Amino acid sequence: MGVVNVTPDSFSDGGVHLQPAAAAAAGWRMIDEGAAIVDVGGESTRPGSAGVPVEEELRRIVPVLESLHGAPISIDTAKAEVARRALELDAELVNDVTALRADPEMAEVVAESGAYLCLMHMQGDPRTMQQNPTYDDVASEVAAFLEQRLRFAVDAGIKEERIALDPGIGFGKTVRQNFELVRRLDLLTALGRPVLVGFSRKSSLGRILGDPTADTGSLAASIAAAVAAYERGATILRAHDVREHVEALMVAAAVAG
Ligand code: HH2
Repeated sequence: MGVVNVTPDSFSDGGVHLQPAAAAAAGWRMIDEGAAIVDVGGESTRPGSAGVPVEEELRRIVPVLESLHGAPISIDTAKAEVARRALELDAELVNDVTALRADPEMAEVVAESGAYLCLMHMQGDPRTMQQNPTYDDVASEVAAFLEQRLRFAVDAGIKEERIALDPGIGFGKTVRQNFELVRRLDLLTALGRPVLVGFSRKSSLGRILGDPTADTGSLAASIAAAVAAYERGATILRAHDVREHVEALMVAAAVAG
């Protein structure tokens, strides 16, 4: 899954794809490089971010989705209205980092469209989530949350076979907790749904390498995390640097046989 953030403030590529033409070109390039789907987002969820109004989010993403018409698209949004518009423009997957908790209409929009859905775990909200993340047992709590949100989605009429689950790397977790979630990914794969992991460029990668104030992680570190997640059963890897991730994952797949 390639990432195209149409935002001024995303943590690693803020401002890079703010012009619709640049964003669409990046999306097409990612498809060329082997992405199975491109995740387009118009609102940053970086730690501390405040969120944008629906009109602004639509203004950012609609021209990009129009220019990406024909490509497999995921819409990264927590707003039902944005998801609805994206689905009208043929997006195939709704990537809701709140797991259908932010907008009471989101479940219905996804159910009616028959789209795919990604449910992600987050403790707290982007404004506060990194202040003091606490768990007794992070992997089992994340698994229990995702199991509960999966049930909620299915009860709302979304087909179970259309749903993927995501531990939400960096969303209310310490550095150690992020790595533990990948180490114990079997707890999530046991839920029987495809698991998506998005470790690309996240600050925990820079911090594990010794910089306690890092805001991002390097490409090499991102690839190591993606391959580790793949080897533990993740089947969708969300990444900014598609070509390099595809190459690394093809080699990891060849080794896995
Ligand atoms: N991470 C980000 C955003 N959306 N969606 C899923 N399913 N999983 C993730 O790990 C995930 C996500 C944050 O990364 P990015 O989009 O690069 O930054 P920002 O939120 O600052 O735009």
